[in-house]
Amino acid sequence: MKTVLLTGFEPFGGETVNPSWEAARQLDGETIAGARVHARLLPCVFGAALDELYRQLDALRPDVTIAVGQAGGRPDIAVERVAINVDDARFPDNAGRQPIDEPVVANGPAAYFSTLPIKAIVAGLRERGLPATVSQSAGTFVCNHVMYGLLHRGGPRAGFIHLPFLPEQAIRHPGAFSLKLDDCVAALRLAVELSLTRGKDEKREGGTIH
Ligand code: PCA
Repeated sequence: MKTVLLTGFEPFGGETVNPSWEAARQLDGETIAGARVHARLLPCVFGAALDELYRQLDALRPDVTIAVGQAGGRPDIAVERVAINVDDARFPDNAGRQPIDEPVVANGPAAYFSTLPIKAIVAGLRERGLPATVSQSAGTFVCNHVMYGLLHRGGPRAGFIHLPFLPEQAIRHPGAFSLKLDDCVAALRLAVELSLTRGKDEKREGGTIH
């Protein structure tokens, strides 16, 4: 049986929940397209997040890995295209670390591209009425750090998806777009399914805005 690793993050930045973990945990143990999903929680901490990710990759040897994070304030589900070799935090992580202009991996390449079928995922989400775009930057905080470290390790299909706030969070962020938990779960389920079943990605418009 194939194996899927789905990671979510603990809350950070003053939030009490993180949609990435709330959604990922709902899929733990589910079978999608003949593959078993394993959901795992990552700390929102530079270094420690990758240590935990690598432990899980060693233990599970997944065929598909999708790391998921919260991008509060984004207007949709952001299927990330690229991870860059930069840690540059605007505020401290959950362990008080705040790297500024440091590489994720010393002497590593400048960037890695997602190996998920990102355009197919965006198209699939839109067909189901879920707003999504390809994003050209996962930022320079812990999410980009994890995406870079994940792709640096190589191996089968892997990438990153950012989810917007949940409605209960958006109440405290006037004007911020939000997505209900059920929609976040449905989005991740579809992303997993397409990552397992699609070959090479489609060349099609992805509504790229970032
Ligand atoms: N979002 C942060 C880190 C953890 C998370 O869920 C980010 O976008 O870097």
